Amino acid sequence: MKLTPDYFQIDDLLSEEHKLVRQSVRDWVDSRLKPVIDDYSQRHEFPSFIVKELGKLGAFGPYIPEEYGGAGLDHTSYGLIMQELERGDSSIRSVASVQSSLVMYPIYTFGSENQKKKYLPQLAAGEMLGAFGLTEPNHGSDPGSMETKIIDKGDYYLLNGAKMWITNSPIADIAVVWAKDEEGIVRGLIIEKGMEGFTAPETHNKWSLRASVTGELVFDNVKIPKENILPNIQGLKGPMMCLNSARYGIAWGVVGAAIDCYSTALQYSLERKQFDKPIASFQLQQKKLAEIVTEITKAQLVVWRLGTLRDKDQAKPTQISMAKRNNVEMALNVARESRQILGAMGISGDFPIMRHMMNLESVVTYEGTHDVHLLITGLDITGIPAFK
Ligand code: TGC
Ligand code: FAD
Repeated sequence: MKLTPDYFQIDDLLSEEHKLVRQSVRDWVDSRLKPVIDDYSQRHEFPSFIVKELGKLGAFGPYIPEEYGGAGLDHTSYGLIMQELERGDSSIRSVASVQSSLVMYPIYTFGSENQKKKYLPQLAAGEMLGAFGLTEPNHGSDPGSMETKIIDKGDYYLLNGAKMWITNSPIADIAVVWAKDEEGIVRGLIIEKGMEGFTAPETHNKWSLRASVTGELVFDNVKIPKENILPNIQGLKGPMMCLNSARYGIAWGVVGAAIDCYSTALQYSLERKQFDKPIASFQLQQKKLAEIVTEITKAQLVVWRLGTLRDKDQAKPTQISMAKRNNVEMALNVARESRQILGAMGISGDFPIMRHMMNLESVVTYEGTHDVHLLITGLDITGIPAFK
């Protein structure tokens, strides 16, 4: 019985380094996260101990060069790290996604040398936590219509507006925030906790990602020093490039959540007896398990190929959209089918499936909804934008 499926021998396509990286994160998830994550999730509490430990593990900005504190790994390694973290819980993968792809990536790609030296090593080590502010109360799928704005006051920028549904915001030390200047051009800014006029209230009562902290970013005449603007990017393509990296990581991550559901369901079906037989011996349950392993295998092939393309800097945003959309839907379906295999036990916190399922309801919405990614593919194949 193989609990971690590798039906098409994808391991043969990975390097020894890939496997070592995967194993070290898997060991951390098994020993440090799995024993406690259900309790944190039930209590709607963030396991803050993970931040420094993920830093030590090299899970923050693994593809950032070592001179800035990163691990200098490739994107396939980043994907494998996300996969293993999400085997534990999507909340924890979320923290690593935001820190790596949405905070460290823009500072590394668009930042000044001073910004890179000031923030990246601390973010990589988990001594500093970041957030990413794009979504607003009135603009989610359509970030290009954002209202948050900066006015050039000579010595500084004056920032006004609000961001909503922001992962890590109440506990973040810094936030990379996107706002329009007086000409309507989107600019990226680094906001630091404690700046006058800046607050980050928590969003309560989530049924999903309960071990992750979500909140707002509210700016009321915040004076932003000019050195805090990201100098090397203008326009919506800035945040969109960050999203490419995060969506890529999610496409890998959700394979981990699906594997955790599958392995739980397979094991349970072999042990649970009804009508004097293991439920795994019934054709209906075998159909579910066989279809689940088929879907996971297809998703594994998609991300492996996407990883090799991204390692050559050839992965197109449209390919990333398709992979994110396909793999999140796959993981949600796997969670739903796996939960049924466990019967009533499927809703219990003694097993991880229901938690994964509830988490994935956020994952299918954030980083571009299921619908938006379909429209991105639709535009790509027809040439006709159907957003507006
Ligand atoms: P559109 O006119 O198509 O594009 C505007 C400019 O952006 C460029 N662009 C991209 N560049 C790189 N990569 C991409 N994926 C890009 N998509 C667009 C484009 O070339 C253009 O550049 P330029 O130089 O010509 O100006 O933009 P639009 O306003 O029509 O919107 C298109 C749409 C709907 C596809 C896009 O805005 C979209 O993807 N919406 C979804 C929004 C979204 O994903 N938000 C995510 C927020 S962050 C988050 O959820 C974090 S969760 C974190 C966690 O906990 O893990
Ligand atoms: P809307 O855009 O209002 O969409 C509502 C519905 O309408 C969806 O089903 C959508 O698919 C559909 N729809 C919208 N436009 C179209 C169209 N043109 N055609 C067809 N259907 C359409 N954002 C950040 O910036 N930073 C974060 O860290 C972050 N973390 C998040 C954490 C969590 C837990 C969640 C749930 C969200 C987070 N988000 C974050 C926000 C997330 O990116 C948005 O929720 C998402 O982009 C969708 O925006 P919306 O919720 O406003 O939905």
